[in-house]
Amino acid sequence: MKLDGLQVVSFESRLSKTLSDLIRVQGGEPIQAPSMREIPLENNHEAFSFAEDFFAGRVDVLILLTGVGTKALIQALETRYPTEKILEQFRKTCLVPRGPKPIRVLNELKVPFAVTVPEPNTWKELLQTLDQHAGEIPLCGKKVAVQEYGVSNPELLQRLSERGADVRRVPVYRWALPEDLAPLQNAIRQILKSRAQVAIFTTAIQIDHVLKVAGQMGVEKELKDKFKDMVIASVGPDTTQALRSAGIERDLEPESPKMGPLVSLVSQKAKMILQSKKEADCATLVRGGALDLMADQDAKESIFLKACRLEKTACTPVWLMRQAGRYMKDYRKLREEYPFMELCKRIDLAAEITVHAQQKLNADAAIIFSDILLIVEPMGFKLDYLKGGGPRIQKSMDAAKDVDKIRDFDPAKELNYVLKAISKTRASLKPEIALIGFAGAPFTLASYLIEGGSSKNFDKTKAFMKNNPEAWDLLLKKIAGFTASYLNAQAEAGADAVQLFDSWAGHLNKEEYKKFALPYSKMIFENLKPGLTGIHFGTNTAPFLEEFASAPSQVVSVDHRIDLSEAWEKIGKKKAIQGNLDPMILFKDLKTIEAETKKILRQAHGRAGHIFNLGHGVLPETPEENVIALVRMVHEFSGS
Ligand code: 1CP
Repeated sequence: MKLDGLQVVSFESRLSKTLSDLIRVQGGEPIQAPSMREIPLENNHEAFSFAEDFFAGRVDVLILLTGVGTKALIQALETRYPTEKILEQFRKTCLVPRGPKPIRVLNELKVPFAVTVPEPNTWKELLQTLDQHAGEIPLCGKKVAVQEYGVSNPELLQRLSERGADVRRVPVYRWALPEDLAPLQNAIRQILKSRAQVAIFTTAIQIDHVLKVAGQMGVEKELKDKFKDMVIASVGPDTTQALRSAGIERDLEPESPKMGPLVSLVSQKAKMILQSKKEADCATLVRGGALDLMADQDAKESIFLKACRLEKTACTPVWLMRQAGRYMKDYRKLREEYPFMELCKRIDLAAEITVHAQQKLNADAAIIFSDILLIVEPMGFKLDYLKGGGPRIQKSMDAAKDVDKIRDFDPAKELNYVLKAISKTRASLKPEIALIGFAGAPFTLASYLIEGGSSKNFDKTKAFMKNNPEAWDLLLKKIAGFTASYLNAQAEAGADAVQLFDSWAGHLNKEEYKKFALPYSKMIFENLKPGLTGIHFGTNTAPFLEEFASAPSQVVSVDHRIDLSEAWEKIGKKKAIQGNLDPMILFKDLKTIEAETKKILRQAHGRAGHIFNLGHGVLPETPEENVIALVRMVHEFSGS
């Protein structure tokens, strides 16, 4: 019996008994929590209010998002109108089915439709198809109805409105909350008391309903927290998507979206997943217990922020630049589905990636999933990321006069999606985990604007700054202004500290750095709101580290090309230091990683104010397990 008495909550309604039997067969104890009730079709008020406009010819385009919903809409209308009248109006209307399921319904009824949407039939392909057929199916000024089922898709509605359509939702429901909520409420209480180890979701609507009821009970956040310790099983992609949108991470999903394969997968994997979740928790506990009293205090307060303030901590805090990135399997999977910019702009996904990386690594801080280059969009440049991840900026700065064309903007408004992701992430992280916001330093950002993307030798940038010193000064001042208010807005949204990335400053010599880069980075730190912790990061900064450290940040982040103790001498003891393991070390065996980690900790002499990090970001091909091991080692070696 592979489930060995594990308590498994099933939110399935119609086939509740079947699912419970399957769970029992595998040795589990089902907790039945039906979360949906079928609504009689004749009670579909939304469908009837839509019908008035529909039969009066006031619907130009009808988008059919789901098969069940299309069927439910027609069946609801059939309770009041003759079938022939309904079908006739369907034939007269431009129908856009999203995928094979609504198409099947239309085919059965022999109703023609305007276009087919290519796989994977998400709302994005739907929109692309409509754009491609803009000639035959104009949207501007047209009345567009969107049949929904269960959950609304605000993004689709917004994009349609942006195209000038007069959009109305037609939410057709066949399901509502069950009349007797007691079993569902009971299951939620069992979960909160840690008396259930597995949760099985078999439709997307269940997530909405379960969270709604938890919300009514005032325990939505607690429930989501408990879900993190449990095995979350999803029947298929739609359910997984709904979980993800709700900020719940699914652990299991069978290849075939059916209950049988789902339960059998749960029985094979549940115990293993529970074990690894427990181990991750233990790591936190072991760490917390490392130094009795101090550890107790640290458990409530961020050891990262304490180290920034040069206060003693039970162990050395650690986080890694680019900790949420391409080296991570889960991230790469998500990238197969979404372009990079969309991940940054989707608040739920950006928050999920940030939190997931922090938790997977057990890092002491999370850095918001975003990019230093997003700021160039509101400045008026076109930004995209080529396959393989490299950024490209079009209409880059060709001449000094281009500086005048830079748009003035308010980061709090136009980069609001980053701020919202920060707030959402802050709410999901444990209080003792710090959240770091960030931006690119003026020199590094200007180099991207002038080069139009990444560069090896920064020739164009250097020529620009030397040949057009006035335009350069204006450009960097503008960037500094935007960046300071952007970082302050990030702090307001919930970031506990902010890091300024001057990734390419080391391509300048000391004189150049002092003249063309430092003054503008200084302006930013000088303009951060009082009390906000600033971290100043650069690579290859050894030749001008004293100057680099003269910008008023609390922490200086150094790369691996300088010995940590030597760097700290140069920076001065009044500042905290961050760094500085060579990211290449993470490609080596655990023994080497261990030795190099100990070496850096020795160089810090256990002095308060060291934040362990890499010298630069985690490289894309780095083995994930080595990154996890590194965080564990830092905690272990520094905490005893
Ligand atoms: O956990 C994290 O750190 C993720 C958040 C993050 C951060 C802090 C990303 C996501 N980018 C950054 C900062 C960033 N972006 C820097 C400063 C840090 C550093 O020096 O490494 C720089 C220089 C960029 C610019 C940029 N964006 C590059 C580097 C290009 C070059 O010139 O070498 C790349 C490859 C990107 C895209 C990008 N940004 C972030 C990710 C995960 C990716 C890869 C995109 C993908 O998934 O394909």
